[in-house]
Amino acid sequence: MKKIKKILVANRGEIALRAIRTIKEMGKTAVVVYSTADKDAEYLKFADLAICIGGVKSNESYLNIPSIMAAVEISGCDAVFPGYGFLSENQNFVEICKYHNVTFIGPSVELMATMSDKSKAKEVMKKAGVPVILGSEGAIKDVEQAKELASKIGYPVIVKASAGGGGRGMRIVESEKYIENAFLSAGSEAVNAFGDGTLYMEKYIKNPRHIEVQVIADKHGNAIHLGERDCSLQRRHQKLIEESPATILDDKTREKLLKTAVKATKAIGYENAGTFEFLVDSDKNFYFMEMNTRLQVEHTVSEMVSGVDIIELMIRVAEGEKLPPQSDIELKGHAIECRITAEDPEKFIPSPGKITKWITPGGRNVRIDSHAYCNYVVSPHYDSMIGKLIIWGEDRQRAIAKMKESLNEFKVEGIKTTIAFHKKMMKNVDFVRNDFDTNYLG
Ligand code: MV4
Repeated sequence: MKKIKKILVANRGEIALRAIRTIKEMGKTAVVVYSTADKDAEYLKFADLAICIGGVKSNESYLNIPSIMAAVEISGCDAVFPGYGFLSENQNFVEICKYHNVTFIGPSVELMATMSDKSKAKEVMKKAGVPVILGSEGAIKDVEQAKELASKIGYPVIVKASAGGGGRGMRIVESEKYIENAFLSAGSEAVNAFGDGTLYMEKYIKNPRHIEVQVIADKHGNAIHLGERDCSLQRRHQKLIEESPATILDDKTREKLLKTAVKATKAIGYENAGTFEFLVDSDKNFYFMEMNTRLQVEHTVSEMVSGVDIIELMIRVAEGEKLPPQSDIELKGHAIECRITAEDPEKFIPSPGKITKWITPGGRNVRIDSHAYCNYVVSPHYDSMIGKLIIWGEDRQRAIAKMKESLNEFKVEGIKTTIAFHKKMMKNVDFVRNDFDTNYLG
């Protein structure tokens, strides 16, 4: 067991602040990196040390591995916390950390590589006893094979990029008439986006819910879950609202889902935090879709219902500590997260600029994870998310009621935000009845 003393936070914004808080609470030293665009951000002062790593463009700073490794070297960090996005799923970065004897707080490069290939991940999960969607075994070679497979599976089918995620290189095909065009255009889109045009095929599931399971595993073969999250409210593959638990599941289905995820985590020898993404069809059957090998934005709702600090657990398992048993984890109540972005609340067009008013809600069971404040300038160079409002309630109805009040207290001026959108959703009858799917917002 090797205790970690000094951690480099290789990220920015709310998640960098989120990580700094836990690192310091644990009595460890937090070093944060920043680009010239972020130089005035107040959260940098909460770290023990802040190091400039380059220019405003992500390629020059938050994605610049030599620059980040130099920051690790000069500050004497023994570990790196990657957060989400940027280098969090960069296999090259994980290998370089290993080579320099720096602990990457995340899974092994081998499992990261396996899961980055969505078609391979599916095969691995199938072998581990996880239900997968009927489809091609591995990649599809050509249009001929695509046609043959599709008629065997039955239309509609969906063609997906093996290197994909986030909906790019993906085509829903309603009938044979469209298969050739879909196969070719998805392939070229995947080449452009990922430099890899490999495609696979599945039966298309109409109007699914997106439900994911938070897992974490230690170096001793132990794995636990921290419940599931319903992330079905999305717009163009951007999640807007997440909650835990997923109340559309009955207790028996939920138990099966959670057990399946933990079993698979152990079977593949996974280490650290991860998320199993499932599609749930209208008959409540669940199917593995992808595994995310990093901490996710919405980890907070799992923290609220479990009382666990997931980043603390990630650091502790990286140090070689044993996880507590599943029976120690008590999932209680209901948590909802609204992502607040600097965007027009109707058209979702980015709205960067200076925040001239920032009044945040508070009170019991109200959590805000944000690096923003009055006079903070939202940069146009990065993701438009400026914070998350997370509410805990005894049940879903009470969490929604409290979310409504908190959104009313939340006053932001100078930029447009999605607060107005969330206010509307909290009153939306379909949302309140929990009667929607991943296609709800189009
Ligand atoms: C699907 C699907 C329906 N059937 N696969 C979207 C992103 C990528 N990770 C996988 N996605 C989907 N895969 C089958 N077989 C529907 C989607 C999908 C979706 C999934 C989760 C959340 C939002 C979504 C929005 C549109 C499509």
